[in-house]
Amino acid sequence: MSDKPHQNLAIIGHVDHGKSTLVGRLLFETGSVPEHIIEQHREEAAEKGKSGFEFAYVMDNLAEERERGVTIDIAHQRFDTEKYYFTIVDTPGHRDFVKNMITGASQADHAVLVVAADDGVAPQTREHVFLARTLGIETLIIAVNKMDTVDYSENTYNEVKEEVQELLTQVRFDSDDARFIPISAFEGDNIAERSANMDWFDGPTVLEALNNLPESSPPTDAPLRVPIQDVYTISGIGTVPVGRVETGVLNVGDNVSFQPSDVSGEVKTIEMHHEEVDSAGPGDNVGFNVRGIGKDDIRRGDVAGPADAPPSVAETFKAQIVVMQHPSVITAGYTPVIHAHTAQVACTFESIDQKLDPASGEVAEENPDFIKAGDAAVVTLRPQKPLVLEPSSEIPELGSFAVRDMGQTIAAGKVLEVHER
Ligand SMILES: Nc1nc2c(ncn2[C@@H]2O[C@H](COP(=O)(O)OP(=O)(O)OP(=O)(O)O)[C@@H](O)[C@H]2O)c(=O)[nH]1
Ligand SMILES: [Mg+2]
Repeated sequence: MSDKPHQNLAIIGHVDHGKSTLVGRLLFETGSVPEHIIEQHREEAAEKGKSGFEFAYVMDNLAEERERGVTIDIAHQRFDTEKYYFTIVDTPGHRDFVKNMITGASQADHAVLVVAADDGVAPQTREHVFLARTLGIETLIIAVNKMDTVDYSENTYNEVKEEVQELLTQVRFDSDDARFIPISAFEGDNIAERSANMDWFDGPTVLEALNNLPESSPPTDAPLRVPIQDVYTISGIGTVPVGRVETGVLNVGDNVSFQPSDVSGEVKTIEMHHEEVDSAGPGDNVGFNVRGIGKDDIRRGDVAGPADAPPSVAETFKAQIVVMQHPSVITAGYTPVIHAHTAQVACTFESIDQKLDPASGEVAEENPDFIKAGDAAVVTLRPQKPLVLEPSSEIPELGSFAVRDMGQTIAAGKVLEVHER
């Protein structure tokens, strides 16, 4: 186990802008992936007619991902800088897989936004930035990638940078916190080593920027919450739910309760990065075994918490949302899917309580008949199936969500109040 502080980092951005290639390159240049593996990937990619995907294949392990040359599911990878140890979550950029990106981003403290210099801000650049902000990403590093395709032009870099800065202002992502770096993931410029092709840039490499990220203060004071991502059966151990500890501390011997499945038991073992540990804290991705709990008793979307302070199951909840896009207007009765932590549940807009001035957050209208793209509002939602949520003011990690419908992110929001069953 590492003594260094832990950081969870998401790689986000539009499809094909080079996210997986960046991660593969970073792992290669820091010695985490040996040259002969890249060589194998190079051959496999060429055979599949996907030359150029050798670095992306480090992260894209599914057969379908390699055939199509797109990332479909999130993939985790461990990685060290001098100061931190990272769990990198590579997310898919394709619009069909935004729900996987949401899961990945909701596990992260910081993110690298990859924007291809030859394409600039694209639809999922916008969508991912919007989601990252709402899902509580603290710091964004912006990698302007594929600089080799624009002759390492400082002008092009500045144009793309300006476009991204405008986007950050629109979604009110504090752009003081944004760090921009021109890179070529494929050629290895400004990844671990300073590029001789871009003398005009005097900022950090990606590796330096990662090492300079602010340390996040882990929310150990809040009660334990572990959203369950998957449930496995492992021979010799039994049922092993896996997930990320969002808040609190999980100890062997603790009595935990899974909600909304409403089962509980004593924690027998905890495993992290293939090693047994006695306890795990915020940010740790763990698998754990609980006495008496079988594979069918719990599922993805459940949240584990202390048996004496179990996760809250919402009958209804009040939330503040910002509508990003909608083909028409949103009225009471609308029932899209809410993505919160690892859960996806259809929820009905029971009432639209207040329209807010998006700039000041002040109430602009009580009980409006409808809201539309660009509006901020306070709404009351009713989950169609039991759903664990917590007020964002108490446990922010369990209090943010995305609203999805027709393959698009309609809105994102944070929970103000939970009315329990
Ligand atoms: N010329 C050039 N091509 C690049 C660079 N980075 C990535 N590519 C190419 O862009 C294509 C897509 O790369 P990926 O890393 O799979 O992109 P991605 O953002 O992970 O894509 P999704 O996961 O499907 O959203 C591949 O053909 C890469 O070789 C770069 O810096 N320069
Ligand atoms: Mg990818």
